[in-house]
Amino acid sequence: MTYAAEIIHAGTAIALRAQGGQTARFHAIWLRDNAPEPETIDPANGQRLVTLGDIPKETIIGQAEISGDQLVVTFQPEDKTVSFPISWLNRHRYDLVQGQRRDFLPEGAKTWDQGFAGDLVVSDYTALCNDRAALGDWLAAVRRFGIAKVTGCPVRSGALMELVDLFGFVRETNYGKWFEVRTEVNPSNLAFTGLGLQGHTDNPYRDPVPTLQVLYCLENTVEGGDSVVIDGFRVAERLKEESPEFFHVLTRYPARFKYAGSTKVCLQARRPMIEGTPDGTLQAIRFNNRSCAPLVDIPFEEMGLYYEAYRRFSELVDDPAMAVSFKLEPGECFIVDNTRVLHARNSYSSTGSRWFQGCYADKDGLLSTLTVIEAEQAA
Ligand code: AKG
Repeated sequence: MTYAAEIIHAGTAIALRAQGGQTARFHAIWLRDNAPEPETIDPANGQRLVTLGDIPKETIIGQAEISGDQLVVTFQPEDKTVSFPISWLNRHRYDLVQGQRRDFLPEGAKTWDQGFAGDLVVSDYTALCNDRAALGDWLAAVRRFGIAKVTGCPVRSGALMELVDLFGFVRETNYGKWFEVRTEVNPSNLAFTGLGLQGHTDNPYRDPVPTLQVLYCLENTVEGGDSVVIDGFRVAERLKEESPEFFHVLTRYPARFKYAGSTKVCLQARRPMIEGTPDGTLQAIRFNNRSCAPLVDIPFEEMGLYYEAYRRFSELVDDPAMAVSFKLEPGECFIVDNTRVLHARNSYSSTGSRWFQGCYADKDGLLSTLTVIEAEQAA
């Protein structure tokens, strides 16, 4: 592809034109701030060595030319010449036409409902330990669908820590590095009973909320106790399709969540049930009937509407058409994106035993590992 560069807007921007293709404009200040040269960006770690205060406010582009596959720019008043690989500029272009802007769903996410049961990615634990490509596929499923299962895991207390080690780091909480999910006398959480649990995201009373949860089965001979998962992003999509008003009221006001179920613990958060980025992409769902505290941040005039929207969201969570269910066997587990996928549990009998362990981790570590694996595979 042949390119031409034209200084525009009195040097405060440049237009990079691809012959027979699109034009992308870049601001002088943006280019200077991102200059890929060793006085600006440390070549060893990619971190920026300057602050905005080091860059003159009146920065303009004095000269620009295409040289091979580089755009060579001289910034004034610094009289600093910097080469930008055109491939890099293309990857980082922000001068997008309408329609290329952000979508409602995060990049790469695909929503699902009941019909997803057959497509749920199930990987073998030994393969995940020994084969980077298999691990990459499994992590990519979590990124795309917010859930993936594993079979063939060690049936040993604490072994879920080794699963998390494959991609990231456990988030330790007041429940410990991991927690036992089985029927307890005087449970500190209703999860530790045989009661059914409505679809929920875990621990919305934390800020930041744990962004991943693993539920790992060690014993399961009870009647019932099936695991159920629901794509909260699909619920949000449906809500928005049915009633933009309901959708917006749940995004517009923070809900309150609280947990003070054991001594010396009082966790509280004030966050919306549906959270989006400022440019309108879904970011997080927080939904948990057990730990929703009195809602006090919604104006009187809007509270009625808010409760109607909250009720409809809850009905959609309970709609069997949205749910995928399975019964975990010992040595099986699943991981969910806890900012997206709700999990539920059917009630179970008091005969037989059901012993799960659960833990939290975070998506940043998982996505980092996935990006590294993808780069290894592309190399
Ligand atoms: C939780 O620990 O967050 C649960 O929802 C328990 C799920 C289960 O027992 O299957």
